This record gives sequence, C-alpha cells and structure tokens, in this order.
Amino acid sequence: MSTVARKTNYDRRGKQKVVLFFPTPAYGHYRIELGLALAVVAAPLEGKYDLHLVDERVTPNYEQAVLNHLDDTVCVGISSITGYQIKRGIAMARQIRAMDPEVPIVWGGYHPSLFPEQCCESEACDIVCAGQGDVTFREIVESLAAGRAPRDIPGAAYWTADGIVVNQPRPLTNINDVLPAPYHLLDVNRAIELNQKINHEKIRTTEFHSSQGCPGKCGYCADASLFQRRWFGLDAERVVAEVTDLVKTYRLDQVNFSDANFFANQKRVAAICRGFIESGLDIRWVASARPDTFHRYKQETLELIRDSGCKRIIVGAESAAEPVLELISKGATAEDHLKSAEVCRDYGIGGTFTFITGFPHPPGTPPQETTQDLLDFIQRLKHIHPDIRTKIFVFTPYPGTPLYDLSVQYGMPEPKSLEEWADYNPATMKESQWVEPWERQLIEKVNGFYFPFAYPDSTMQRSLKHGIKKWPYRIMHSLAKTRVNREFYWAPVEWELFKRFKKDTFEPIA
Ligand code: B12
Ligand code: SF4
Repeated sequence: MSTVARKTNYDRRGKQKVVLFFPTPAYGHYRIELGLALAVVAAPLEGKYDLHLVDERVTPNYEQAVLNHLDDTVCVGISSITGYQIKRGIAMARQIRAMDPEVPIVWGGYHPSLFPEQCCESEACDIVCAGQGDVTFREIVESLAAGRAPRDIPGAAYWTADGIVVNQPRPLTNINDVLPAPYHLLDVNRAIELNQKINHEKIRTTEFHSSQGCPGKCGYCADASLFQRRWFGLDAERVVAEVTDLVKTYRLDQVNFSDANFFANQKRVAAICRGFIESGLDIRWVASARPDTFHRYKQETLELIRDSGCKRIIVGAESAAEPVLELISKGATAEDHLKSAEVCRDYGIGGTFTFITGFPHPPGTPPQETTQDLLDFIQRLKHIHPDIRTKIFVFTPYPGTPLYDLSVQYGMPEPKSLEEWADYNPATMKESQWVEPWERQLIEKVNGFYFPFAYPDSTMQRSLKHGIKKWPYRIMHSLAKTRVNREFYWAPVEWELFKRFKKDTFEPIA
C-alpha cells in the first residue's frame, strides 16, 4: 500500500449503508462454510441500516458488490482469521481505498483481535473490533454515524493521525444474549449449491454455531485467546427452534455445528437431541468432540445422539504419543481416542479423527512422534470401526497460543505486520516447520488416497461391492492395502492417476 497520509473520515453522518466483507478464508481447497461472523455482527443493525453482506466465495461479482455502495457507507467491515484471509482482505481494502479513501475500514475476527494495534498500523485497516463483535461493532457504527471516532468503545482500537488508540477490552457476552444470526442476509442457497457443484456434495448442508469457547487448554488452539477458556452454550430450546427453522427454510438434509466444543455440556446435548426427535426433525448432524468427553457420556445420551441423526463426530485427537499429548496439554490419552472409536462403532456413528504432525521440538533433536507412528495408530483406529475417517494436518503455530511462543523460542521468525501475516499459511509456509518435504508428500498421499482406499468406509464399501465402478475401486483397494501394509509409498503411479480424475481429497471431514 502507498504510504501517503490517510484520508479516512470518521464523520459518517447522513450515511445509510453498512457493508461487510468475508474474504476467502483459506488457501487451497476447502468446502464453503458460511461466513456466520458477518451475520452475527449485522444482527443488531438490522432495520436501522441498509446492510450488504458480501462473501468472496459466494457473492457473484463480489468486488462490485462492495464497491458499488461506498458513496453512502458508514464503514466497511472485513472479517479475518490469521493467514490467507488477511491477504484477500487487504486486496479488497486496497480497492476500497482507491475508490474512496474516506471510508473507514473496520477489521474483526481472530487475527485482528490478537493484534489490534498492528492491524491499525496497516493502511488496510482504520478500526479493529476485537473479540466478540455484535455489541462492539454496533457501537462503532453508531459512533461513526453520529460523526465521532470510536472513542471509549470497549473492544475498539483505531488509527488517528496522532497515533493508534487501543481501548480497554470488552468483557465476554453470554451468547444467549446475542441475537440469532440473520441467515437471510447471507446467500445460503448459493453457498449450498456451490458446495454441491464444486465439492460434489449430494445433500444440502449448512452450518450452525450453538456454543462459544472451550474449557480446554490445547497448546496449539487459538480459542482460549478469545474466550479465556470459558464456554457458553445456547439454550437447547433455542438451538432446536433455530435449527428447525433453518432446516425448513433452506430444505436442509444436514447441519454442521461449527462449535469449538459442541459436547461440553452433556445435559444440553441430551436436551438438543430430545428436541430434534420430538419435533420430528429428519436431519443428519455433525459436531466436534474432545476425545476425552464423548466416550464418558451416559448410554442414554449416546442413544439420543444416534437417534436424533448424528452422522459423524469430529474428534481432535492430534497425537497418540503421551509426551506429545503432554506437550500440547491435550488433556486426553491415546486410550481416550481408542475408546471414542469404540463408542462410535457401538452406536453406529461415524468418526473423523484429526491428527497433527510436526509439533516443535528443540533444534537438533528428533521428533517425539513421527508421521509413521501416527499412521500405525490410525490403523488401530481403522481396525476398530470402518467408518472412522482420519486426517493428518501439518502443525502451524498460530499466534495467541503457547506452542506459537515455543516455536518462536526455537527460532521461528515472527511476522511483524498485517501484510506479513497475510503470507502465514499452512499450505505455503515450508520453512520454520518440523516436517520434512518428503513427509508432507507422504501426508498428502495417505490423507487423500492410501488410507481411505485401504480402509474403505461404508460409502466406499458399497462402491466396492456393486455397479460398474466396482472394478476400479477394487483394484485401488488392493494396491492401497498392499502399500499401507508394507509402508511403501514410493513411485505412487496409482495416486498420480487418481489425482487426474479427482481434484479434492477423497474423504471429506464431515
Ligand atoms: C468455520 C471455520 C473455518 C472455515 C472458515 C474460516 C472462517 N473464517 O470462518 C475453514 C474451513 C475455511 C477454516 C479453515 C481453517 N481454520 Co478455521 N475455524 C472455523 C471455526 C470452526 C468456526 C468459525 C465461525 O464461523 N465462528 C462463528 C462466528 C460467529 O464467530 P467468529 O468467527 O469468531 O466471529 C466473531 C468475532 O470473531 C467477531 N468477528 C469476526 N469477523 C468479524 C468481522 C467484523 C467486521 C467484525 C466487526 C467482527 C467480526 O465477531 C463475531 C461474533 O462475535 C473456528 C473455531 C470456532 N468455533 O470459532 C475455526 C478457526 C477460526 N480456524 C482456525 C484455523 C487455525 C484454521 C486452519 C488453519 C486449520 C488448518 N490447520 O487447516 C484452516 C485454514 C485457514 C488458513 N488461513 O489457511 C483458528 C483460527 C486461529 C487464528 N489465529 O486465526 C480457529 C479459531 C480454530 C481454533 N480454535 O484455533 N476454518
Ligand atoms: S478441545 Fe478443541 S477447542 Fe478446546 S482447547 Fe482443545 S483444540 Fe481448542
């Protein structure tokens, strides 16, 4: 960005519109998860301002959809997590500045919340809305619309010609006091259709956020930096009512709960499941669970979970080696992972277990768990229950986490500006990590091809048995099984062939 003095004008009296922009969140191939953050911060402004919610992935001509409204706009809000989303947010901010340098640009989301001052130093950002956004953003908008900079608004930070002002933080709000997300302001149908078209989803799925925060303290997770290890769950009645409404409005087949820890409160989970069953809701649902929670649930709750349509739980297992689980403060053991897989098997629920390889260790010392160690453990899970899917991620240290601080201590260079954070991406960041290039390739192969084919889940087993496709599947199955058993992944001709025909990873997480 140019270094000319800013022309931002905080006096927005007489303006009617508020534009909110959700940049593409991640580099590479991800399914489209709704930009729910925009809807949550827009809710208190509904009926008072002319609102325009734009999602780079979903809104046709998204640039024009933002730029067309600048002449009458109080401000433009941009949402971002760390990494690629910043890059896309900065690109949009540049266009806004070029067209109307007076429009205040407000950033919110995990990354700006962690670095309010650094964000305001960038010319892409005038104001940061740190932490939960619904009340803070409403107050920022009201302040600008009344002709004032966001002075004294808790949670706000803002640029001035005399320096950056960081206001005191805003205390956490219980999400039961937050208005329901106005989904109609987002193009939900188009997001569903794009997922069906691009991601080959056969059913209609969308996201719902039913709780916030997590009491866990996993050393790689950014949740505690925003929610201080507190957990707020929406009341079960409200979850049931809002989900029922969504299912009817958007003709949904599946709801993915995007909560950090959906299963934190067993009583609430049971009430939600009972509510789904009693309202005759015929849906499938997916949610995340800690490995140490789910298998400790009562039998009757597990039955309710199954009977209310839970199709799959996502379990952040991360590692099977005790020293690593300790290093990352997981609060769970390999035994917990195995027991969770058994519960999934016993109740006929699918499970996706995610793992992370390449946690930091002192320079010159070997890792405490290798990728092959993880693959050996994954085989044990797959033997327990064929409907266990797995995915290995390569560790990326995220700011605001203890393992980020440790990585810096071990020599990882820290990005120093919003612009530098824009290139902080798991997919592109090769240096400063504890995984060799050949291991990255191995992970790509086993995630996307060898393990799903070697251990087919029930969907693939159907293909292996019937129809015209059964022969290619069977051949791939025996090749994959041989490779996995022999731990031999060199010259992967079948994998190269497979990639030509299938662009995305074979097993979706949800
Ligand atoms: C959906 C999701 C995704 C989606 C979309 C990302 C997104 N931006 O929504 C996808 C699948 C693409 C994704 C990918 C990844 N994700 Co993700 N994801 C989530 C998840 C589960 C839900 C986000 C959500 O919708 N929350 C609901 C809304 C209502 O809450 P919210 O986003 O926090 O918004 C509130 C405030 O932040 C604020 N706010 C947000 N935006 C804005 C904008 C404005 C203008 C204002 C005023 C306020 C505001 O107000 C909102 C209401 O209070 C969160 C965990 C969680 N439960 O929050 C992780 C999370 C955001 N993901 C995370 C990570 C690390 C990843 C990955 C790197 C994982 C990986 N290893 O592959 C990838 C890749 C990202 C990359 N840079 O390449 C971290 C982010 C950490 C950070 N420092 O940014 C989180 C927090 C998980 C965690 N606990 O560590 N993710
Ligand atoms: S259980 Fe999940 S959300 Fe909770 S701290 Fe650990 S990784 Fe974060």
